[in-house]
Amino acid sequence: MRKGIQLVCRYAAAVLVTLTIFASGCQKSEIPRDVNLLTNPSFEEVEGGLPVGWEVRPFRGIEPAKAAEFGIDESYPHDGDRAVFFKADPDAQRFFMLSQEVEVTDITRIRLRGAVRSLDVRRNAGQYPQANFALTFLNKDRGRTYSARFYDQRTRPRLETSDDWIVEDRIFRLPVDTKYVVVHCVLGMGGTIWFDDVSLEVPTGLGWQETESKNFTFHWLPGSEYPEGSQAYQQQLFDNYATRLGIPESDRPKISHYFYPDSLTMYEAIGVKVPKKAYWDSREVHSIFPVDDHEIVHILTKPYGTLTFGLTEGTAFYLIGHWKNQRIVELAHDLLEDDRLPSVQSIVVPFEMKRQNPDIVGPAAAAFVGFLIEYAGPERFLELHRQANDTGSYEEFRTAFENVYGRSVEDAEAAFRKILAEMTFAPPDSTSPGQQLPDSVAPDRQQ
Ligand SMILES: [Ca+2]
Repeated sequence: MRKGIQLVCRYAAAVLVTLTIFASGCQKSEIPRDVNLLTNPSFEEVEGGLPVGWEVRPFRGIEPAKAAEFGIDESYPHDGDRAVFFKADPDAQRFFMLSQEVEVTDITRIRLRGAVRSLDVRRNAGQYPQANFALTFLNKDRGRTYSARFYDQRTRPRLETSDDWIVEDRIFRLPVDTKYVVVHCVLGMGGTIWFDDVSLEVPTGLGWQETESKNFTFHWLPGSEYPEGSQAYQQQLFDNYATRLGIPESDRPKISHYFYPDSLTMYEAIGVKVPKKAYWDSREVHSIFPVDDHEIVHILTKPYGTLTFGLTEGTAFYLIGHWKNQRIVELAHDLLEDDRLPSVQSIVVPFEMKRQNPDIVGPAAAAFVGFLIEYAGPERFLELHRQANDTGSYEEFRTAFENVYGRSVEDAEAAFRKILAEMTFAPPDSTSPGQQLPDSVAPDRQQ
């Protein structure tokens, strides 16, 4: 194994030089569509025991821990004459991945295909949950948007035994500034895994049409246009939210909204099986609904910081103004009268919040956010985002709250309950723009 790794290191240097020359020669050309971008994708060309164009990289573990083996197998390929494999004993602690990098420009999604086969793959103590293809996305400086893991996307780990080849075929969305895509074949646990016939393609565009409003770029597909009036309504909703959140004109983002005819088309486009998906940092909303009244709130507040889940959702529902067609403040008032209004602590602490009935904690969180914004001003609420950004505990939140509001959470909570108790209700007013929405453009009210 030691000799093998020395070979790998020498080879890695050669690959780097080759890639650099290659990259400098074709910077301006557009990436071809539906064409495999990988060199030697079926591992047919082998030199010194390694597939040409690929690099064996360390994945986890250091010497002298027991290492996995890498090799070429000609006994049962999926395509051509050769496949590659990693093999590790149940007590192996040191793992590798076979990787190749491609350069891309101005693309938003990538299709990964590849065949995989496994034998007795099991995760033992001190091992890692990888037995799959993985993708890493790098920007022009080779930095990453998210770096908590070595990969950004991956296929499902293939555990146990699969006598036949399984062909993975997934489309993944890329962060906007992606310049390099690295594909990895990786094993992080005991057993044997084979890979063959890997493909990385830029899929043909769906033919998006687009138009702009002040804060939106609207995207739609021919034959499934936005309902009349929905784009103007979306902009109006945005203006309403941004104003009530106290976000200055200069800080109001431009959001890309993609409207899909159905969730299957959306799955084919971004590889996610949901009716709606938002990417807060890149300010994108993908949806089968023509108007979004929820994710745009998160996109608006994200640059100021991220509050805990309960308050983040509470902010969206406060601005929407209703929960399942009932006014937030009335629901919270009724909960208080029934002595069922959750404490602020149980709204703020994620683990306590998620144990509760969403129909109770949702309106309660929204009403408390409304209290903070309407009684102490949106500026302080944005400041709370800054000071309580990603707080992990109630103690940290309490400290941040006191810094911002000059009073304790408990004190504010008592005032909130007092005001809520004293409220009497007139028929619904027009503070919630959602109330005026015609059915034809009704936004998604899920969550
Ligand atoms: Ca092959």
